[in-house]
Amino acid sequence: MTTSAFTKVAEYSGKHPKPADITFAYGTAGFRTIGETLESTVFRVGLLAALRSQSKQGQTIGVMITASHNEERDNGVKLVDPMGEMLQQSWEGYCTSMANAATDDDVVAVLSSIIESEGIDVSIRPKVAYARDTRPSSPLLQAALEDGLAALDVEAINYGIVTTPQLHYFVRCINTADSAAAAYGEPTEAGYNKKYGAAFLRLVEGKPHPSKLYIDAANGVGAPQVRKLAEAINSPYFNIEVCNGDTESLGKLNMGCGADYVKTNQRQPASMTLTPGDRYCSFDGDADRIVYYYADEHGSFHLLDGDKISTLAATYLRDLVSAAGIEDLQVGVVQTAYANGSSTSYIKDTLKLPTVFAKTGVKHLHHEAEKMHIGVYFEANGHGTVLFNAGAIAKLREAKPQSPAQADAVERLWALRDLINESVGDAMSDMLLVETILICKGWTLAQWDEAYTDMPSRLLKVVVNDRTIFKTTNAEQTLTAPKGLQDVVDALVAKFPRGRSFVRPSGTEDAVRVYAEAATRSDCDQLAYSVAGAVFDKAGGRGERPAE
Ligand code: G16
Repeated sequence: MTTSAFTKVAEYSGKHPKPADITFAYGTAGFRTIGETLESTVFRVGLLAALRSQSKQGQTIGVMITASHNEERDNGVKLVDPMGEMLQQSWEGYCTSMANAATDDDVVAVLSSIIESEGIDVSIRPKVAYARDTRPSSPLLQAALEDGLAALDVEAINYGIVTTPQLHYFVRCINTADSAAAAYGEPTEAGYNKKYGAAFLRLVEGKPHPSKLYIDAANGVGAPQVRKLAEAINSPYFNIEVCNGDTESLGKLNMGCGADYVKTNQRQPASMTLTPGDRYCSFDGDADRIVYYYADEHGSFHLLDGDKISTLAATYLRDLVSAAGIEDLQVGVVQTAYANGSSTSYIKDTLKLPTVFAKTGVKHLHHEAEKMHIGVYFEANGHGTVLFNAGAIAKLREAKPQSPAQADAVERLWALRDLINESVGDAMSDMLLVETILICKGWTLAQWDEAYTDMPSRLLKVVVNDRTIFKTTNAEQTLTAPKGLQDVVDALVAKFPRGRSFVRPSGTEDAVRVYAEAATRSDCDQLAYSVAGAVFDKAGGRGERPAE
């Protein structure tokens, strides 16, 4: 890079100084913190996106400005790699160093050291596709990003306000456009709706129409986007009503609604009353997560979370593979420590499918799922998807159906692959997958729910002075620091039949998460609150001590 290019970077950087008192970290899903503090970080992510593109021979890299499930005043930014997957983890350290460079000269120094370490050919014209969600701080951050892109003369495409998974999809489409075998689709909203809508209609054709689906869009970008999807599908198979679709009023995003609220509080959005027999689902603020729910005839709330979606999808895929008569085409499931114990037992003992555990964060699950022929991965919070690896594709191509039933099953597997956003967990594509399976099976939500009964579980947040002192091992189920705290957790767990609990620092919020499960609701809550109390007392709790 020439001296004048570095000077230009330093000049642009001067417009976006780093707040002196904040240390940024590229966490579970990129950078996340209070929106207005992120300007320098987002500017620098623009620089990094350019370098990443050059390191990938000029393929397009994605940048998404969103804080997804977090409260409205937070914001965030993350990079998307060429196949639409999360940024390669070895680059996360560069992101953190860049975000924490104190001065403009330090920014240039970090930039130049990345160029050297990665052997980047800076003569390649970088390409970046970017988008944002509906947060009030997003326009300011977008402007900072555009400065970062301008500083390195990036060829950029602005996708405006779209869901996070749509941006992942666009990036994959752009980078596969020249490959006849791997072309993923048209890199536009219309192309997205056409691809997933057509696959959905192909799969449900001829089956009875489902009842209306009420979609809580968390007052986020999922609202306008799912309306556009419905217009494109334009069929009684996709009969929806959007609730919590106000993206204009301040203070509403994810507030008392959305997938995270519903999963964590185990109740419907505050603004919604459930009618027994009706069908409901919730997206989160950027529509990368989804959970379903319903009320039974007594009005009691029942949640169908990521584990239920995962087992539904795995069962359906396993049965199709068997109906297709394809030998040695394995379906496997990836979960995290948050997976309900009943779901894990169901996958192992009833479905007899292999299951592995990964750390929290879809980036970790994705890599595990890629190792399976058909890898179903979902976090309990409703974030996940299904991947068909190269081995699965080869087996599907080589399939020689011996009967119309086998041919139909093979065709359905291909159509399912077209229905699924393989680049990342996607609420809209996952919803179409669930709808397809329910329509094909003729199931209500209650019938889907019958597969297994969840163990009572509770997820709590504890705010502490410094969450970076929490270190974990064993897929985040065991604390190695603060010293002695894991022994306290173990002693509490031992008091409750079938008890399980773990503590880990959040990578997206300024909090420590406490998860607990036990045989009864009251034991579970007692366990969760005692562990949360111990964390609060022994590790610098701030604010209110957690109490039942
Ligand atoms: C993000 C990640 C998810 C993760 C969640 C919570 O979700 O993409 O994989 O489960 O954060 O992570 P943590 O417990 O570390 O805060 P989203 O929907 O906010 O993008």
